[in-house]
Amino acid sequence: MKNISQLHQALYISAIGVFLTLLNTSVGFAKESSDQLHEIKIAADKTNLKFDITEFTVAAGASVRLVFINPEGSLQPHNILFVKPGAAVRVGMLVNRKMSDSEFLKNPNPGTSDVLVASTLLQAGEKQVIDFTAPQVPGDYPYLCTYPGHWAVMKGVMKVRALSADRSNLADEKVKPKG
Ligand SMILES: [Cu+2]
Repeated sequence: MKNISQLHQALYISAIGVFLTLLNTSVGFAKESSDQLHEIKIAADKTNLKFDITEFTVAAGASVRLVFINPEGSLQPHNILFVKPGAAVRVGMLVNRKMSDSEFLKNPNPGTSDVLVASTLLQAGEKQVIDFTAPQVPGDYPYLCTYPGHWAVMKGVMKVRALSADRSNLADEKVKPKG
């Protein structure tokens, strides 16, 4: 019995390690302040086509403050568009068809009903704060940068959950061993 207990302990410790690693790399979490405003900060990578946060969770219908940053020294302009579940490729393909339209590229947002929330196109060193209400319908809402050539890789997921999001939920999703 002692061996099994030690094994459990070791598994538990490694699970915590995995959880902390996830937190430090790609998993963002909307901080809930006393006035129930979830704040999430997402920055573009300076060199690679990626967001520093590729996944975060908010409660359905919550007030969200997104701080979107294209950092100083970034090599490319970037935007961020939140779209309906399953709509990322549809929006991306629409943008692809307009890649030769220089006017469109100043703010590459197709503006269809698939697009729920969008920043403008940010140059290096620019920041935009966007307040929005999270969708009422729980689901996985993709976000992507629609500057030409970026959307297929520069993306993430906003998880909208019915219950108030908290860290224990996140831990359950990420750490629970399979089987
Ligand atoms: Cu981009």
